Amino acid sequence: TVLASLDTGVLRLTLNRPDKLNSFNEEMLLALRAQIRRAHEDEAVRAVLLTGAGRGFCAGQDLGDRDPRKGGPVPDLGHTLETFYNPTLRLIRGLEKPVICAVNGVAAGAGANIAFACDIVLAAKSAKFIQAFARIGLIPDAGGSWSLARILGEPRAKALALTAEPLPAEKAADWGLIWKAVEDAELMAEAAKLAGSLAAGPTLGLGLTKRLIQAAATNSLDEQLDMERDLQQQAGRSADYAEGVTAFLDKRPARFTGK
Ligand code: LHQ
Repeated sequence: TVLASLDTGVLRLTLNRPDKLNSFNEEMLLALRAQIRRAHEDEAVRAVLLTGAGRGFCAGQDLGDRDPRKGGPVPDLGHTLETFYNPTLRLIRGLEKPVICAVNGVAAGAGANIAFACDIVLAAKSAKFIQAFARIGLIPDAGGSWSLARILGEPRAKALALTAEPLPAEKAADWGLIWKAVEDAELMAEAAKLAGSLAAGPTLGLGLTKRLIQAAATNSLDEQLDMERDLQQQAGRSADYAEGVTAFLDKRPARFTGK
């Protein structure tokens, strides 16, 4: 359900249930979580590229698994989130390596919100983001209420979440919700190029940068300045800093090892 391949530092993960627009069943959720955990543990992984197979990126939770007519106990969606979704969201945000998301088609519900948790999101111009939850009586989950409110502010976050109106990729880029919208035919090449160049970068410094920027939303300026001091001290001790400066002085491209 999740295709995984590691090539020159890039762990490419492809959500792979194209007949169901890559909607999440338990198997796919566990497979995605296991792969992000692997990205934490495996030094050979220096960037992650997440995308979807077929014409969609991800349609959120598989609602076929949730048919109320099939009977069974009253659903405990809090448990579903805590067990299957929230650990993955925390692992993506906590991974000190760049996570690039290539949204190749529609991203709905938790599918949209997992994309927004990634560090750099590129989307095909034909892709749309839909906070589909309101259509079925649910609330935005998978971190969506947090990222939409943080990134967009309340007026746009509320309108998207309350109406479930599809947001086209170019508008999402205009609103700063994603990095950019690109021609459909160019999406994968551009995303792979970006992931490749980040994977060849100073991974330690990039990871600390991610941590720092994520901390800014809740830190005061004083706390942030302290954190910059501490993390710059750490970055300054890295082999990649020494290589970066040497390469600059030698007027040649740097060869970073990620350490
Ligand atoms: C699907 C799905 C799908 C199953 C398309 N499930 N089959 C967390 C915790 C616990 C529980 C609940 O939820 C959550 C988080 C959530 O994510 S809730 C939100 C769940 N997602 C949705 O409500 C979106 C449902 N899908 C749609 O609204 C449409 O499919 C979109 C707008 C995504 C795409 O529309 P179209 O391009 O017109 O495609 P389609 O609707 O024809 O879908 C293609 C096939 O994929 C179709 O199957 P079929 O056998 O008829 O070809 C759909 O049934 C299937 N599919 N989404 N979530």
